[in-house]
Amino acid sequence: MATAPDRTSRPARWRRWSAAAGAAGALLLASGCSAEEALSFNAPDPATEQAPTIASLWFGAWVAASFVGVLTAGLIIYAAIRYRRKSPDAPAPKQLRYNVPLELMYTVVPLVMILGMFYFTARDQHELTKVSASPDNTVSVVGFRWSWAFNYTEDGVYDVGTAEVEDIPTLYLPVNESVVFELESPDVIHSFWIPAFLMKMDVFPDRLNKFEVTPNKVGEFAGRCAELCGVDHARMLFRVKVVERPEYDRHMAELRAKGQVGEITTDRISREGERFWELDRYPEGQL
Ligand SMILES: [Cu+2]
Repeated sequence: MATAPDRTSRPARWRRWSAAAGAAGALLLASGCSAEEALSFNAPDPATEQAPTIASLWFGAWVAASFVGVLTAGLIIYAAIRYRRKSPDAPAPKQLRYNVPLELMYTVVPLVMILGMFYFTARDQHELTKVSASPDNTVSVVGFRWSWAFNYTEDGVYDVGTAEVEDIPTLYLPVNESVVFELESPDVIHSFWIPAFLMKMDVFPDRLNKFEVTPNKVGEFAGRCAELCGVDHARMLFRVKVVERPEYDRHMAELRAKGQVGEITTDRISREGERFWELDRYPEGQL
């Protein structure tokens, strides 16, 4: 049977392919990032002792997903090129149906991949959600519509923000000391998220959620609510300052001097609602 003449010679085609591959490689090199950076999608540098565990789980998941993606796309492209019909009257390539070994593979391989991801996730989650009996510090965090209260349990002082963007609260943490966050909400579900800690946890009404970290980088970080909780969700911002112990103590003394002694509880926010919620910003009937 006659086949259509191939207009490009084999060496010419190879040259084209290798030029394309070379260009892609050069582009990757020119972007100046390592595989780890490329696959962490610009995640912040881990700022706690626990964060590298999360970073490597994230990185590993992307390596596995990229491998599967490249392999699948590669097989599709290969089959499309290798088995394309060379002329309109050429016979279709051999078709495979009810191939038991192949179908078993389609079932077993994804199962192994999912079990693998489950194993690493469960293993790391088990470590990351451990809370020690006597941490160096405890901060009871109340997420409410539309800000945050931070109660420094050991010092008996608090700080609280309002939904005004220029008035966002700042959470102080001493560097290289463990801290347990106890999370509670008086209203709806929020999520306590400090991106640089690579960790977030939901803040529920009527349920105490906890996690423990040890910040190990001095600096100022962003914090936010990561659960779409209502109309002013986007205003639920806070700052995190990880500082040396003396500066932390100075800040605690400042809060005490300002009279912010005691605790902002979920009950208190429910009772004094308007003070914190600023309902008067909304026209009658809008909420
Ligand atoms: Cu929220």
